[in-house]
Parts: sequence; C-alpha cells; structure tokens
Amino acid sequence: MERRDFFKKAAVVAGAAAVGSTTAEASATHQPIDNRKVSDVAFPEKRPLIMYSDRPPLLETPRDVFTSILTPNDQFFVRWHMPDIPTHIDPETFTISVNGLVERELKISLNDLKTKFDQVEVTAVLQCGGNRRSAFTPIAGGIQWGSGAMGCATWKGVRLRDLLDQAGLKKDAEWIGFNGSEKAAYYETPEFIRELHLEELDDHVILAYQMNGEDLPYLNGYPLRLVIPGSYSDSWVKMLSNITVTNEYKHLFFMDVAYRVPDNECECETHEKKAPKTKPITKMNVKSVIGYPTNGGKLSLNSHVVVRGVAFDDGHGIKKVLVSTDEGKTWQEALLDDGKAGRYAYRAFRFAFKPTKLGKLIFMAKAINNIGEEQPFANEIKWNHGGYKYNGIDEVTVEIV
Ligand SMILES: Nc1nc2c(c(=O)[nH]1)N[C@H]1C(S)=C(S)[C@@H](COP(=O)(O)O)O[C@H]1N2
Ligand SMILES: [Mo]
Repeated sequence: MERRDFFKKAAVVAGAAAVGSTTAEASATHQPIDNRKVSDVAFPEKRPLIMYSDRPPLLETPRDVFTSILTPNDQFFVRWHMPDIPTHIDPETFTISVNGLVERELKISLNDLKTKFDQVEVTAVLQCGGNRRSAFTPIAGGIQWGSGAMGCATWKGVRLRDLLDQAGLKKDAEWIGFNGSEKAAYYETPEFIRELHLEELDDHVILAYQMNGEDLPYLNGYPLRLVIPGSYSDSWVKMLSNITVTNEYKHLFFMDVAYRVPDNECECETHEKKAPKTKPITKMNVKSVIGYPTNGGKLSLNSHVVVRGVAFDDGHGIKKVLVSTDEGKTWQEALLDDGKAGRYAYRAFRFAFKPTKLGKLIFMAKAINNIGEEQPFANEIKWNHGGYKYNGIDEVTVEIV
C-alpha cells in the first residue's frame, strides 16, 4: 500500500537529517512559510520544524506538509506546557494507573494494554485551540502559531471505556482526571491535568500507544496519550501516567483559566471589554488549510497549477471545499478525496487552475461542513482574548511570472 512506501521514504529523509545536514535538508524540502523559517536544528525523531521554544519544545509543522490526509510523525507539531519532560521511559516497566472512585485499582502494563483489550484505530485530527492565533487582530496573548499547530494521524490503542469498565466505576463517579508525566520548573505552576466529565466519554475516546503504525514519538506523548476525536488537543493528554476518578470537579489552571472562550453566542469579546463568563473550547470548528502553493511561491504564466490542501471539522464531515482566485468574489468547487479515512480525518482537496495574468495572485480556500457551517472571511472573525478557534478563510499569495 501507498502508506507503507511513504513511511519507508520518510525514514530515509529523517535519517539524512539526523546526520547533520539539517539546514540544507530543510531548505531543500521547505520554503519559509508565512515568513517563518524552519529551524536549523532538529529534535530527536523530528525533522526540522518551525521552532518557538526549545524548552519546553514548541514546534510547528510547515504549511507545505498539509497536502495529504496523514501528517508524518517526524513532521507532526509539538506543544508542551512544562519544561521538565521525563528523559527516560522504560516500556517494560511502564504502567498506567486507574484509581479513585473505582471498584478495583488498576496498574496496567503496555503489554497488557496491547494484548488484553480490544484494539481499535481511528484517523483523527489533533489541533491546538490556538492554531493560527497569529491571525487575530489585535494580537491575542499566547504562542503566535501560524497554520501548523495541527496534524492528522491514525491512532491505535484501547477504548478508555473498556479500561474504566475493567476498573468498575463507583456509583458517584463523575469526573475523570488525566495526568501527564512532566513537571513544571517551579512548584507553583500547576501540573498538566485534564478532567473529563463522564458524559463526554464515548467509544471514540481512546488511549493510544501508536501513531501512523509506529510507537508514538517521544515528543507526541510516548508511551500513551488520550485521543478525543473532534475535540481540540488541549484535552489529548500526552505521556499519560495516571487516571483518577472523582465525584468533584477540581478547578485546575489549564482547563479553568486557559483553553476557554467567551460563553456567549458569538464566542466573542473585545480587547477592552472581556466577557464575564467563559466555557471550554471543546469541539473544533470547520476549517481548511492550503498546502500547495505556499506564500511567496512563483508560478509560471499559463502553467497547470493544482492547488492542494486539507479540510476538517469536529466530525460532522466536510461537504465541500471552495476555492477563489479573485479574492473571494467567486468560488469554485475543489475535488475531495474519497473520505474513506473517516469523519474525524482530514479531507484532502485539489483544484486545477491555469494562471493567465502576470503578477500577484491570491488563492483562497473555504470549507463547508455537513451541517452547513462554513469558514468566515478573515475580517469577519470574532475576537477572543485567548486567541482560540481561529477558522478564517485560508489564503496564500503567490506571484505569476
Ligand atoms: N502531558 C501533556 N499533554 C498535553 C499537553 C501538555 O503540555 N502536557 N499539551 C496539550 C496541548 S495544549 C496540545 S496543543 C497538544 C499537543 O500535542 P502534540 O505535541 O502531540 O502535537 O498536547 C496536549 N496534551
Ligand atoms: Mo494547545
């Protein structure tokens, strides 16, 4: 199958990058995207990516990767809140604990997870709620991500539900807390914990140990992470160490202060007047990203150009992607892939175009989902102080020469 060949090829390229030719490798395969260049250093298991910080690692995927359904593991973006990530995890001795309001406390080894439970797979988009935050005006606080704080992978693991069934929830169980294994640099920084309400659980929520047919890369949460298809990735706790069932919501920083939008119809507020109430960001809105061409690209007059990109939402599914070459005055439908990767995956799109005028040209892409939601124009985007859920119509500017 195509995918297997692809990974063979990817492994060779990654190998080349690892022996030191990172700069050359980077400039040969990636153009500077949205004015940000890929770094000239690469993290283990990663090709050079756009780096915002090295401790904690904050790495963005370049735009030109978004032309196919699966994002290669070595180009998948990375976001950690805390610098003290364990440097060694032994797969032989690692266990995941399930405790709190359960009939039986569990400590399950990786091997038991892989052999004693139903194994399930889902292809799903993982996207940071702050993806494309840099497009908000005025500036919203936080990492000024471009378009690449997202990726799509096939995740393999076990259903969270099956684990909880084995532990047996007590009658008053209501909240499930998930801990990552990393530590803050200062005591007062809270741990990265996400609490899910029992009602948010369905059979699609899994504990994944594999991504695109391989162990999770270390930086993407080895050996085990939570996968919640359709939801923003702040909930997809990485490097899971502990699951605690409680009957009371603990007000923890990350989910109680960060990762929230105004609790009103437009989910909006102004810089001067913050909304009085907020709610979690949870489900992803409809979005598309153009992977080819990229900003600053030069295309020949009268040549055959195939604009390519990806579109997704929270699982309702993409109905169509429209492309405009006249700054949004008229739109034409792009071709979509067969959709067999499922409703949580990227839909890849293609649009054939022949430029007939010299000079600057803007390609715009707009996705519409199965319940009729569509991306707004960039100037219609509603602002929120956290800079979350940006989904303006995507655009890239090229030059026809
Ligand atoms: N343990 C742990 N899990 C975490 C985080 C974290 O800081 N620690 N960050 C979350 C956020 S905000 C994002 S965007 C995703 C990033 O996942 P990735 O690094 O695999 O791309 O992980 C989520 N899970
Ligand atoms: Mo995030």
